[in-house]
Amino acid sequence: MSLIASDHFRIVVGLGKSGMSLVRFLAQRGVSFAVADTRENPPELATLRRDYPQVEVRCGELDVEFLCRADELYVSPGLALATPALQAAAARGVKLSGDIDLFARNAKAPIVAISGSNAKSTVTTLVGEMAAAAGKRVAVGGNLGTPALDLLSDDIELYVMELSSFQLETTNQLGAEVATVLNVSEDHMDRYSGLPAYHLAKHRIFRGARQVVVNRQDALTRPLMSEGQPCWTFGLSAPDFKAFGLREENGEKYLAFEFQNLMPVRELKVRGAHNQANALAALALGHAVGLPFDAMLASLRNFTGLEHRCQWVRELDGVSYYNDSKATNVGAALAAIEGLGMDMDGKLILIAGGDGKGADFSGLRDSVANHCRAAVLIGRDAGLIADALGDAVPQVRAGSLDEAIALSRSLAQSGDAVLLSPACASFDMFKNYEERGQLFARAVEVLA
Ligand code: UMA
Ligand code: ADP
Repeated sequence: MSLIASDHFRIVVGLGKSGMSLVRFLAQRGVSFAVADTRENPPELATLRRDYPQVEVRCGELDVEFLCRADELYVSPGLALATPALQAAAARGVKLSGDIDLFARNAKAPIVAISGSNAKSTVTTLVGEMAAAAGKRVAVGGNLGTPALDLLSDDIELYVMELSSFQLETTNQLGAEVATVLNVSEDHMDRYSGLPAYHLAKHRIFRGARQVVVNRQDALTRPLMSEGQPCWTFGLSAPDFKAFGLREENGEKYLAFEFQNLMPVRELKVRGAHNQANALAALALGHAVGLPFDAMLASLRNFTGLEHRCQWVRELDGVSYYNDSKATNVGAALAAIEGLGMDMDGKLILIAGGDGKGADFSGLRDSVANHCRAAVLIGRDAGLIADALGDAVPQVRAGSLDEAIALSRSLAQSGDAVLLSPACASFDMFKNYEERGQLFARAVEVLA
């Protein structure tokens, strides 16, 4: 039996991937509902009309009277709760909710819940691979890949969920077995009033969590905890009790748990200090749900990283090219600049710019000054980045990604690396970050 009242009327607001998963979930359980989307032609409209022709759909500007016919609205993470029509409905007593709350109430297996400004997808994928290597029937998804409700199945033994701040805004009680906010740095400032509001949204992940995992190097990841609640930590410093970190012995650096070395860092295939932190976070989460170390370490040794995250593309004339198109905020770009910069003898040519989502770029300046030879700026907010970088390094503007690559090539010296790590969303020039990364990789591959 599903945990959903059948006498209420609901409206799914937003007909993208998560909206369509809600439609399937509600229809399978015989719940009465309708659908609304502010777009005239939302992405899943044809699928809805084909598979559920009886469901009422309203496209275009949200109609408050229509929304108020519902007891509850399931709002897409893509829509701000501050949207006036949603607020008007809420003021008239309509409950605002989302797919993750529904998922949590219906999931019968423990949930590993992962949020953070950066590294969510990497750590979620790693924990999923660790659980599979340990022989668990595991489902992995959420903000990454398959929407949460589509993962529900009685066969599953463990859910590993990437959750965005947008999804968490509508999540009241997750009740995860273990929850973490990996790191907190500014992102989505076009949707939040400031860092405190964004932080509050992320920390909803800890509601009802049995155990927590905290980043020792980022105080903003630490939740309020109840007495005796298990808390595991990770960080690049040497670990103490209930902690994962790095230890050094005879000149060799190890991933370590408490006072025990687990494996040499050099056996990781992914590069940069940020990826060592990600490996430690995944170990902490896996350990919290009882995964054995041998399976977890085997997964770490095999992991080559996800596409578009500091991904090596090729070497040409002694210059390496890296695609870090997924760096859609300042924190991610900083991790790539410092992670790669500290690991190499030469300098970086940074390609950055795009839609900055209201970010403050001044945090980039010192790292760029330390690790970069030059910055090549693209996209709508190139000017804002140029102002923030000032005279830290020589900078040039490019009108297209191809031009940025050509300019970077001419600026690079043997031993350097060209790094596409935009610190911005891609929507001003590309369909999404994947397209930006693919076009970069393709253009680099065909350089003569
Ligand atoms: N939109 C409207 N009107 C609507 C509904 C949506 O204009 O009525 C627009 C908004 O600009 C919105 C966009 O459409 O941003 C996408 O909304 P959607 O409802 O079509 O989205 P879904 O396809 O359901 O995708 C959502 C998540 N999208 C967002 O949070 C923006 C996906 O995360 C997630 O994979 C999917 O649910 C399944 O759970 C994507 C994402 O970009 C990958 N997430 C952000 C990030 O990672 O930074 C948070
Ligand atoms: P998310 O799902 O949170 O966007 P990803 O794993 O997709 O996270 O990585 C997004 C970006 O963050 C990539 O550009 C990557 O280089 C950068 N990144 C990876 N790990 C970290 C980290 N520990 N701290 C900061 N940035 C990171």
